[in-house]
Amino acid sequence: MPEGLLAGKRGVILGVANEKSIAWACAQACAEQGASLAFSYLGEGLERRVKKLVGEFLPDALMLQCNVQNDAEIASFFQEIKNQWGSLDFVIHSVAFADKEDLRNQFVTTSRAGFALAMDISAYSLVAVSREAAPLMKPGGSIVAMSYYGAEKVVPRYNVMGVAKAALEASSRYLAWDLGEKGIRVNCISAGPIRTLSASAIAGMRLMLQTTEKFAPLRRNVTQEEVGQTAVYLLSDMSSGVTGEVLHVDCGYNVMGMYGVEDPSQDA
Ligand code: NAD
Ligand code: IMJ
Repeated sequence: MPEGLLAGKRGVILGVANEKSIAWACAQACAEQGASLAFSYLGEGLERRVKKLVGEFLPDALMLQCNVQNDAEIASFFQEIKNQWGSLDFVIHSVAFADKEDLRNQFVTTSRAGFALAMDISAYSLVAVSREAAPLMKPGGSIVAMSYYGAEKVVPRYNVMGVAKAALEASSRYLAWDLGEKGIRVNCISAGPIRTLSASAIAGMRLMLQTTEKFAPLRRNVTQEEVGQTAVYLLSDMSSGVTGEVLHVDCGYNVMGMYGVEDPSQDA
């Protein structure tokens, strides 16, 4: 019998692109705690890479294509999970996308199509996925989605993604209410900036990482592994009384109200 906080639990992980993905660190942390896992990959472009990565570490894991923009693909993904496993204990949603131009230009220029695209992939997908996953889940089930501070405050260039993350966080609260009557919990992790594929192309990422190092209470950036450990907590029975929550895993950056190092020589 597997041991660990997730021993005997079966979970789905959406959003592994490569070894730097937050979803991959979550997968490793869940596997270490005894979980059995199934993965989705976005499409053929990522299939080989994700299959190689997952296959090396977790040869028994299930792997299926699932573009979250497509209701039919979401339905057949969870149908296959039902066929293979019969039931499901947890879901990690670690998926986001916006048009690159919308993360570079001013927010005020966001087109209707760009707004809809970001909301569809980054926020609505949690609703669609939860709807298909919930019937497979028993009381004690847990769903976790990845958010970012730009949902709460203006982070220059995060733009339409910030609006989508605000919608994601609000959606997780409404899902927590709906699915709570079945004993299923829904929470978000608000992770600090991390160098992943989704962050690599972003102008100003270096400044964001430096700013966290300077002003976060822990004076450093958070790691994928730390996000993975928090995911284990939210997926495990250790957090059985926690739902609808947004848990910051950001070295404390979000608690600050002023950014500047005090200079004792300036004291009155
Ligand atoms: P990543 O690029 O490794 O992961 C993003 C994933 O989204 C990829 O696997 C990609 O294939 C998937 N995806 C995009 N469009 C999709 C679609 N239509 N259908 C299915 N999958 C799709 O980057 P990451 O940083 O690990 O991002 C994971 C999550 O964490 C995202 O929600 C992101 O917003 C969030 N997040 C990231 C950071 C950061 O600084 N890296 C901070 C806080 C939150
Ligand atoms: C993304 C854009 C602007 C500022 C940003 C980010 N900061 C951080 C991110 C400060 C930390 C990374 N992040 C939290 C995301 O959620 C990224 C989402 C994302 C990234 C891309 C890049 C490539 C692309 N589309 C994207 N869509 C969403 O074409």
